[in-house]
Amino acid sequence: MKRKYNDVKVRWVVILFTIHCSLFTASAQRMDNVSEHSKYIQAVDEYRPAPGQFVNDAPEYEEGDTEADMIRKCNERIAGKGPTDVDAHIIALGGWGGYITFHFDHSIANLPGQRDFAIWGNAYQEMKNLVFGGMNEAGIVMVSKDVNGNGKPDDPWYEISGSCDKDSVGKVDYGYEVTYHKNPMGNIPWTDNRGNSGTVDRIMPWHTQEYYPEWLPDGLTFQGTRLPDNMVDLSKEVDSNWSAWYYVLVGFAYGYADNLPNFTDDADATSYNYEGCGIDISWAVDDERQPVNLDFIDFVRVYTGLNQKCPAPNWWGETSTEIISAEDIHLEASLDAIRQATGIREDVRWKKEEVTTAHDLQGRKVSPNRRGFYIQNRKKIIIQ
Ligand SMILES: [Ca+2]
Ligand SMILES: [Ca+2]
Ligand SMILES: [Ca+2]
Repeated sequence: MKRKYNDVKVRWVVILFTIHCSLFTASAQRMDNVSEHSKYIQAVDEYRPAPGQFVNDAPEYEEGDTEADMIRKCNERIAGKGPTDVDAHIIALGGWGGYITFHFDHSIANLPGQRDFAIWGNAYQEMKNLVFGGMNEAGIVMVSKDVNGNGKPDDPWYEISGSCDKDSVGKVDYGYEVTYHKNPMGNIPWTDNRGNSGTVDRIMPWHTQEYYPEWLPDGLTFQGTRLPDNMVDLSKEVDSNWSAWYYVLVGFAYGYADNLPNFTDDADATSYNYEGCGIDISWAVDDERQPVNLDFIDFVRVYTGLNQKCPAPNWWGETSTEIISAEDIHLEASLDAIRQATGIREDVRWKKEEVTTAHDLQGRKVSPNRRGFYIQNRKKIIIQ
């Protein structure tokens, strides 16, 4: 009896081991089949915020930090992260013109008639539902293709033409320029190329740090497009006991960052607002605002598109775009398009009965009789 028991036990161990091995193989195979690419930002290339109430704070500047240090801190906040990840954190771009540039681990394809990538921010619908939007701090989006193939964002840039180009004709200021000057621990003065001047005001007691990006030189100048002011005073529309002031930032229809809420349903964290936060690469225009026909893009830049501040003291201060994440909406389609464009078919999947001979990864000629990677006609194939 004892021996029999042992035999049974040994047999069970063998069976369990076999099951374990096949499960392991199955899971390894699934890993093989799962793309190694991420739909989220791989890394930040540039971070040059304009002065603002969250600058030097999101991310935090520490004495001696260089531009490279600040870019590293941006990466810690958003690289590889989705908008609801607990360790994803907002990056502030400050007042008009301040920007961030980032890239993904693959080129994003422009699928015809579809939005291609989304930028997630912290816009929300105001609580009284008096207007469309309510906390819209629209950032203008730009795209660029790595034409010279050096992996750096030093190629031509194109702006995404958002809804204001269609529904606010005559109110959008193209060729706008603002210069900011240091004023340690004080309101930050600016002048623009239209003869205007103003200040980015300190919001006390909530934001007590320096507002001018400490690691950047004095006299920061930004150029681009200024969107029409969207701040509306609805203070008289609400009970003053509920709120002394009620300013809202009305949403634009489409084509910007930090403009519309990340979710279509506040209560449903899977209801991603691809319509409102998604960008179609086909919306890209050149300096003459003429469409450019990009098949792929490699870099995305976002800059604060509004130059306005809240007139109520210590209320909202300047309008500044924030972002928390960005996402390739159609990762697999982008990868397929890359393979087609480059002729690389590394992920072509075959059934083993369809392949009589191939080379294994050591270069030996084999008849594939098990799942895995092989080389055939100088292309990597997967037998499954
Ligand atoms: Ca598209
Ligand atoms: Ca380049
Ligand atoms: Ca915001």
